[in-house]
Amino acid sequence: MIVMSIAGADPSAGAGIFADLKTFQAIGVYGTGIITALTAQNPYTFYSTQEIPPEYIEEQFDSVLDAYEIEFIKTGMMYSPEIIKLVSQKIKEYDLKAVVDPVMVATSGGDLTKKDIAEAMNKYLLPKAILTTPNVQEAEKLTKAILTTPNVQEAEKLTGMKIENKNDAIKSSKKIRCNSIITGGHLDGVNTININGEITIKKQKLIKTDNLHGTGCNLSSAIVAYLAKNNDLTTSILKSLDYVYNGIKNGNYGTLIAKL
Ligand code: PXL
Repeated sequence: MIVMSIAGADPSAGAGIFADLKTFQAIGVYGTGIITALTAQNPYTFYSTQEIPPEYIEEQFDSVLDAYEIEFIKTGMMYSPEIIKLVSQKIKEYDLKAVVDPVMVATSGGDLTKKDIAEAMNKYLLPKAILTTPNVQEAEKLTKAILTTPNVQEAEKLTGMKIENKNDAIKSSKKIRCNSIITGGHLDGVNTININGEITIKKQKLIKTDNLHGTGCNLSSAIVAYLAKNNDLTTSILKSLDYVYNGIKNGNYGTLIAKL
């Protein structure tokens, strides 16, 4: 079972592609990684980003997929609309099943993307994804970006939808262009799963900790790993929520490790 992460590199390795590879390994699948951008950061401070040219991302892609048969992938930090466009073409070319983590802002506050990223995700990437895993702020942005689609009347009506409670999250999930889990870290631990229009709510206790750097990355890579091990989508999501919850509880993420 070989899976792939297409994401940015966080050298402190609590988030990004290094974290994804650790999660793949922990769940027992072989992980490969395509790097879209380098960052200089630790869990407290975000310094800067270096974009990888799209042609070089394509070369990485082809080199791995020439050698390995891969079905499930995740995408993380995409940085620019050009990269999103390229990745969505590659998903089509290689018939890949993608879980899209619509990464926009680092836990430490750094910008992980250029400005018009939500629009590009809605236009190119989400229609090709099997699942997206936004947190509440990311879902708000995606929902807003959906309003920019050609149906002007609809877009005007729905402008600025906020997610403040479970019902908002359910409503938002119905606007997102593929199956989704809107994660509950900013919503009292209420995770809203929408698979083919069917809603499942999984509530988790919020753990009081400053140890959350990379939880989103680890969630989406865990889902890919469980899918590769033949679990269905809902089961993969539920198992991954437990995996990340235990990771937070046991201090497996960047912030705590960096403090040791
Ligand atoms: O969790 C979002 C994320 C994704 N990718 C990279 C990151 C982060 C958050 O810090 O650094 C590279």
